[in-house]
Amino acid sequence: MRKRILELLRENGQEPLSGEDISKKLNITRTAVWKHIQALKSEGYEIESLQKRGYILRRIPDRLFPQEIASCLKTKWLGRNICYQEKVDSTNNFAKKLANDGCKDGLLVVAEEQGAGKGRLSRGWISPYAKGIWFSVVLKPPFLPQEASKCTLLAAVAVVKAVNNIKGVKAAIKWPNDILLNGRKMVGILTEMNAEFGHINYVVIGIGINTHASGSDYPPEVRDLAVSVADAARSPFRRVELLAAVLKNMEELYELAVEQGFAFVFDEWRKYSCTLGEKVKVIAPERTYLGTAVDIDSDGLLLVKTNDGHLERVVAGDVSIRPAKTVKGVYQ
Ligand code: BT5
Repeated sequence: MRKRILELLRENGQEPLSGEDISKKLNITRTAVWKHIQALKSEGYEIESLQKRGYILRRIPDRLFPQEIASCLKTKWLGRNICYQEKVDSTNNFAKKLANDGCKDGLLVVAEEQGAGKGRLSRGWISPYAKGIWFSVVLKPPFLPQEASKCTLLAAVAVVKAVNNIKGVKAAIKWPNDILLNGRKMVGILTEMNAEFGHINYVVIGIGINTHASGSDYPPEVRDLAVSVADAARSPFRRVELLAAVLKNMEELYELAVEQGFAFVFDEWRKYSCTLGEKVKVIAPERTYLGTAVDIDSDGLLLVKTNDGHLERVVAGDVSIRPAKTVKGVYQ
């Protein structure tokens, strides 16, 4: 009901809408209208009440409320079910719980803050309150478990395209799961899977986008490595709109991947990569070597031509990859 009241107020713009009109349109009492308006105000909506004239929606709070996401979402199914948490340990963990309970394909879990955001290999992800978009989507893809890691590349393309649509932002993808801006990390992606032999039960793609975090929002060890969209954006942007744009890109890429395979996703990935063509240092469990990143293969693995002329396939999770020449204060 609150969602419908907001829609009516939005449609009316800066003209007052009377409690009576709302009650007639929604078939509820005027007291019920008043109660919903009070509840919306307590959520941070600025709603002006003009005596005998009605209500005007003056300001929308900067929160990732489901009704705000839905109001700018242009997807068919991805993100159409939303689980909003003000604070959660990890949206990935929460999404996995809901997936284990049989949630729908395309569920979105989003939080204002994560107390224990996760990176890969038990690393952490700093997720301060309302300073980023910390979210996970649950997908139930028809493809084989060995293809699931390609979803990370798909998500990276979806995010980089959406952030680069913001004026002033020119981010790039560092293989396999980072999006960098001026050499610093702006986005991290963590894909997790629940599968049986030959069958994926679900994939959870978790994405953390630093949008407005800065300086003291990060602990010292991350401060010099991290960057936010707002550091480069030339004009203000809304988190809900950025999230909706990412989901739209993701849905399109995913449907294409399901129908035709990942070739298109990989071509897009190549366009936005800042890894390809670069000298890299690969730190594999058994050895460290230098080379040049030349391409990704049909599995999404990085192909590195080593300095002694061999072609190596780099498997995500086994290795970390660094620019051969490191620059102080820049993400490695
Ligand atoms: C990642 O891991 O980059 C994956 C991060 C995924 C986070 C999302 S948020 C929503 C969803 N729910 C979760 O619990 N997780 C996902 P990795 O490549 O391992 O990078 C982790 C490293 O990035 C850390 O060890 C830090 O050095 C650095 N880091 C941590 N927080 C950061 C931040 N906010 N911005 C930039 N770098 C950060």
